[in-house]
Amino acid sequence: MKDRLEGLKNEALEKVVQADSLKALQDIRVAYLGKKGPITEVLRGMGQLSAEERPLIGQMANDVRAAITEKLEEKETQLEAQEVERKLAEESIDVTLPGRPVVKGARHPLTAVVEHVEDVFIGMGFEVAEGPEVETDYYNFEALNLPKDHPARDMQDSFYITNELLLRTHTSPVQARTMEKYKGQGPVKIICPGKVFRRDDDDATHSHQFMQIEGLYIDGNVRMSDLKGMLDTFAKQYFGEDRTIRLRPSFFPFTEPSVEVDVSCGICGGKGCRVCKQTGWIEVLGAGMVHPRVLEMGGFDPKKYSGFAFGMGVERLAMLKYGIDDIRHFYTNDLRFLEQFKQV
Ligand code: 2U9
Repeated sequence: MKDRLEGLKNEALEKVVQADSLKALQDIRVAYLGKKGPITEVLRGMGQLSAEERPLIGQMANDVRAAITEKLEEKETQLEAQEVERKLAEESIDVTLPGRPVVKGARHPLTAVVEHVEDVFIGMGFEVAEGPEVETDYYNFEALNLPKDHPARDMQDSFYITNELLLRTHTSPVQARTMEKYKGQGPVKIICPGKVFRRDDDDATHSHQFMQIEGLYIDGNVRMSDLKGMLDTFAKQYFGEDRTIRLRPSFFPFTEPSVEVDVSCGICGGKGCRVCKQTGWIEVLGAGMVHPRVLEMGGFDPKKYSGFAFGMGVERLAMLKYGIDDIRHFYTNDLRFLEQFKQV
């Protein structure tokens, strides 16, 4: 019996040494110290022993159980410590490692241009007004002195939804709606950015959908010189303090007189180059004094009020600013194109 106990002890202690997991230790514990284990078996067999053997074997069996238990606990502590080390090593963050790059998006170039232009005009006291993209024929055309059969309507080939509803061809209806809201009481000082739609075939300079920013200022005594001053300020704040403007006579049904507005070329400083086609000037927007008929239809008395209005194409400004030669890039969502505008 003594040898058996000794053998069990050495066998169990050897297995504890070999054990490489807490589970293995638990199995050894159950196998050797469990109810069905050999130590228990020896203790159950105490009855067959002689009276002098019983205390010896009993004591030895308890010593063996204690030795195995102690070794088990020692090894458990060791394995738990190793587990903690392993976890620490596994979970330790090497703060010197470069972080996972946070893929940041960026403003779409058109959004960036609209926000920049808005900042300039808000700085001049204009408020931003917006309106529906699905417009009525009245606000898109009639209220802007473009009666039903007006030839200029063809210039703005339209996506009609019904005889009375269409996708707006410019943001001017927003100004017309806003004028009505003011019930003939000036001043009105708004800019209207937004998407517009024209039934054009897309090519490098035309898109069936593009963006405009138009503006309107109505007050007691607004003059052409106010328009010119405002445009000069806009050009200097948007394009650069060194830039100048030039006004050329033009025609729009909703303004009289009307002008095309050029800004001095930023590439050649006005001397003439490929970008400005040797003219030194770049056409950027149109403007004019609000037509009295439009004031009237907007509920303003042309005898008491006058105003100026202007309009610019956002894609055109972005193409000038970033040297882009095809308007379709703005709409194809090609990341190779869009990633160029990431703010570093
Ligand atoms: C009201 C009164 C007047 C808006 C104006 C322009 C001149 C103009 C073009 C610029 C580039 C359209 O996108 S574009 O092709 N627009 O040149 N727009 S004056 O005049 C208005 C608008 C509303 C009530």
